[in-house]
Amino acid sequence: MKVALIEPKPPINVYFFLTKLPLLGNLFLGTMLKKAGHEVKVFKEEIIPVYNEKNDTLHPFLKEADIVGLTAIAHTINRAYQIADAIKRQFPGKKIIMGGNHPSALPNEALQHADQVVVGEGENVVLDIFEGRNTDKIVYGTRVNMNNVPIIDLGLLQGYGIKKKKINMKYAPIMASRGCPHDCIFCSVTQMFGRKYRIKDADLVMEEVMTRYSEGFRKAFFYDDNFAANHVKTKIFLEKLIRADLDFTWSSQFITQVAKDKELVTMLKRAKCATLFIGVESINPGALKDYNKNHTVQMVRESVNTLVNAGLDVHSMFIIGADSDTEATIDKTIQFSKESGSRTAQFSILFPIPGTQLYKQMKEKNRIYINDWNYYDGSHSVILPKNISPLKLQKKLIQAYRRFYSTRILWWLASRVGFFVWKIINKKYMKYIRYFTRKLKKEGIVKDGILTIKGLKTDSIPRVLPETITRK
Ligand code: B12
Ligand code: SF4
Repeated sequence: MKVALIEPKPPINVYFFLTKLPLLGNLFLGTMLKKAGHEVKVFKEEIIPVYNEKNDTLHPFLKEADIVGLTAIAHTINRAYQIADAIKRQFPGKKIIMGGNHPSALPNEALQHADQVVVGEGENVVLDIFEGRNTDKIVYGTRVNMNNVPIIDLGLLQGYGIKKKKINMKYAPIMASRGCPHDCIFCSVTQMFGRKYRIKDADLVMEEVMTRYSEGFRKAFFYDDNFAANHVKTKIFLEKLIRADLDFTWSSQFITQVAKDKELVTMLKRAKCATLFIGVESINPGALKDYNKNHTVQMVRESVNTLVNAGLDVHSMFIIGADSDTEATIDKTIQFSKESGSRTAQFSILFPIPGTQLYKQMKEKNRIYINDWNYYDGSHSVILPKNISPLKLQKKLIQAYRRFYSTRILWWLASRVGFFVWKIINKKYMKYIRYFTRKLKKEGIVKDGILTIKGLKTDSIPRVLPETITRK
């Protein structure tokens, strides 16, 4: 059987410099399907697009494929639906299966464009579905034992390759664990992978590192959401990595608590961990509480300090727009980001990922004012903030990047160029939130930047961006 697995491209990619990092769902499942004897091709649209909407043309392999699988997050789901609809229009008999973070949260929405939808992890159900033994419309995956997950076959990824002995992909994608014991309200990881942390045995992770190393990779990104959630097991792996003494640097996501274990910090450095991506989120205690973030401002300060003093690079990730956030608290968070010692920083506007507690809350309170998934990427305001207007919040995001990256000339340039391009692409959006903010003020819903009612009660506020916005 011929199988095409697709990761659709996002409408706008602010993370263009990381575009080569694929979502691993298609690669894990593709590897299993290949091992079962099927011909599999995995497409990441930012490398090889599969559909040209201007002339309604599909990639030739999609015409040959017996089954097409699509993976998507909120930000890429509209494109997934567009591709699925084009395939169904041109080849009505072709089977389309969807999975991934967004379809798992809203399977009924996805089913309008697919024959089957997989909710949750796919490894335990993939063969039954693709080989036709399970024909349920919605199939519920079960949590996998990480030791049974195969080493992904990167050769399946179309456009990936080794040219002149050089790999055209900078970071080897490796996932050693799934799940996170915490429960931050904006994060969909616990819904998808559960709060039980499951990590591969250190020997198996080492085997994967060695596989990538022998392929020529000298850098890796571990896709784990909370890399050192189990300090004991992490240390066993780090010990092996240190002993192997490879010319191999790597990065991953960590929580602030990692810095409390001095031995672990030293081992991270010795194991050539380059950058720790830390979910700092905010320096406003009220916002941390709103987010159900399991750390304090004091812990954040100490953690970043310890890591930086140990010679490790910190990439701090912040979220602005909590109910407890005001202009002043956001300014303090931005100021902290600058003084913290973090080498790089990332700022997002709080947005409700389907399936999260935040999404449920915002739906219930009727505070979602943009329903178009294209804007669900953290760089757009889509929910009504409580103590700041949507327009001001949007401007604060731009300001945050400008202020953080103002000290080094290259970064200064990159952030200016980045947001100049962002503004051009988002002209319609910016016009809309200006209009929307004015409307809120006029209706008395927002007074002096503060939300005065418990949520939006009016139906007169458009939930999708209108094609033309008349200035009043
Ligand atoms: C690596 C990563 C990135 C990378 C690369 C991402 C990319 N190519 O899109 C970088 C750093 C660039 C990135 C950027 C962003 N990311 Co990111 N990222 C991740 C991370 C950590 C790992 C992704 C991964 O490969 N997971 C492992 C695989 C195995 O999981 P999976 O894809 O869900 O697949 C399983 C099942 O879903 C299912 N399945 C999946 N696909 C299919 C298909 C079929 C046919 C079937 C049957 C089953 C199936 O089976 C798979 C195996 O069990 C996840 C968190 C996470 N743990 O998943 C966040 C995550 C995907 N990112 C997220 C977000 C929000 C973003 C950003 C918008 C940034 C931001 N503001 O937070 C940008 C947008 C990027 C874009 N594409 O435009 C959210 C997405 C939530 C959502 N529903 O929208 C996640 C879930 C984290 C979170 N906070 O909740 N990200
Ligand atoms: S944001 Fe990080 S710490 Fe919080 S639940 Fe998600 S993965 Fe865990």
